[in-house]
Amino acid sequence: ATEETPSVDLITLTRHVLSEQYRLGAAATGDLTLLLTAIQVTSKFIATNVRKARLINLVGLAGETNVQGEEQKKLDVLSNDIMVNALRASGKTAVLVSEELEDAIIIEEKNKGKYCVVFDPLDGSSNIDAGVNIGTIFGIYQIRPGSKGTVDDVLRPGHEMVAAGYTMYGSSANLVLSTGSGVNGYTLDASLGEFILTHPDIKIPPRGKIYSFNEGNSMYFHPPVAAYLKSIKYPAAPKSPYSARYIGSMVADVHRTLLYGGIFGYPDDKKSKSGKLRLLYEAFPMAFLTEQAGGIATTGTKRILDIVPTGIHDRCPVFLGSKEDVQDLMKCYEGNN
Ligand code: AHM
Ligand code: MG
Repeated sequence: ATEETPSVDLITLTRHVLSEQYRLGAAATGDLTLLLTAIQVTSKFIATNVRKARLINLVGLAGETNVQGEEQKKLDVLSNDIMVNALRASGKTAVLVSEELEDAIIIEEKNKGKYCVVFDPLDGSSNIDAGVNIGTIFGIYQIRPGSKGTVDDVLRPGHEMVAAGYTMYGSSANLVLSTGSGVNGYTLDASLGEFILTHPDIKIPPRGKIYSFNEGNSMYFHPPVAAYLKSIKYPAAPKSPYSARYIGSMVADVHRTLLYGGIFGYPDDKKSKSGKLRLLYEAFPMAFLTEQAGGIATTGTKRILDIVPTGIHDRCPVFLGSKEDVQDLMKCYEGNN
C-alpha cells in the first residue's frame, strides 16, 4: 500500500463557512461567520474543560474545591458561563437563551448585534461522570426586521432559524453545522486547534437498521409508539429486527443517526405530556440538521420545525432520522387517529 501524503490544503470551519457565505452573494456581511467563529471557540474551550474534568476524575482529585481552594464549578454551569461571555463579547448577538438560565438574556446596547442564539451548553449531563459523550447544541435566529431584540425574536418556529448545530465531545470533538444549505461535519485537530472539514455534505441514509429510544419508559408509552417498536422488533419474515442503541445523550444519539441512519425517539407518554426534550435548543436544532441531511423530524403527527414556541423552555415529543423509518412511525400515528 502506498502511504498517503498529508494534505496541504486543509479546509477549516472558518474557511468553509466564509466561502459558503460568499457564495450567497452580497447580502452576506460576514456577521454570521464571526458569530460562528465565536461559537467554535466556545466549543474548543468546553472540550478542553471536559477533558480536564475527566482527567481529574480519573486520578480521584475531583471535589468541592480545587488546588487553589476555589470552589469548582459544575461543568454544565462552567460551559454556560463560557458561552454567555463569548457570545455577548462577539458583538453579534441580541438575545441569548440557555437551558441553564430561567430567563432570556437581552444583550445591552453597546454589545448588541442582530442574531439570537438558543443553546444547551452541555447536554447529556447525566453522562459526564462516566466519561460518556456529551455535547453542546445551538440554534441561531436573526432578529425580526425592526426589532431591538426581545424574547419574541426566539419564540418563532424552527424553520426560521438561519443556522443550527452541535459539538460532540467524545474521543474527538466533532462540530456538525448547517447554515441552511446542507450539513457539514468538522473534527477538532487538537494540535492545530482548528475544526477541519471531515464530513462534507452529510446525508442520512433513507433507511437504517437502528432504533434509539429509552425503552425503560415502555410502560408509559402511547399505543402508536408501542406498536411501532413492536413492528421493528418482531418484523414479518424475511425482514430482520432492528438493533437497539441508546446512549442517553441526545448529541451522541443524533450524531450516530445522521451518519448511520435509523430512528431516534423521545416520545411524549402517560407520564410526561410533552416528552422530555426542549423545543428551542434541543428539538429545533436537531430537527433543522435532520431535514438538511435529507431526513424527517416529527412529533409523530406534526413537523417539529413548524411548532411555534410559547415559552423558551417548552418541551416537545421528538422522532427523527431516516426518511423511511420515520414515515413508518408516522403511519402508526395515522392508524391511531
Ligand atoms: P439534560 O438536558 O438534562 O442533559 O437532558 C437531556 C438528555 C438528552 O441528551 C437525552 O436525549 C435525554 O436527556 C435522555 O433522557 P433519559 O435519561 O430520560 O433517557
Ligand atoms: Mg439538555
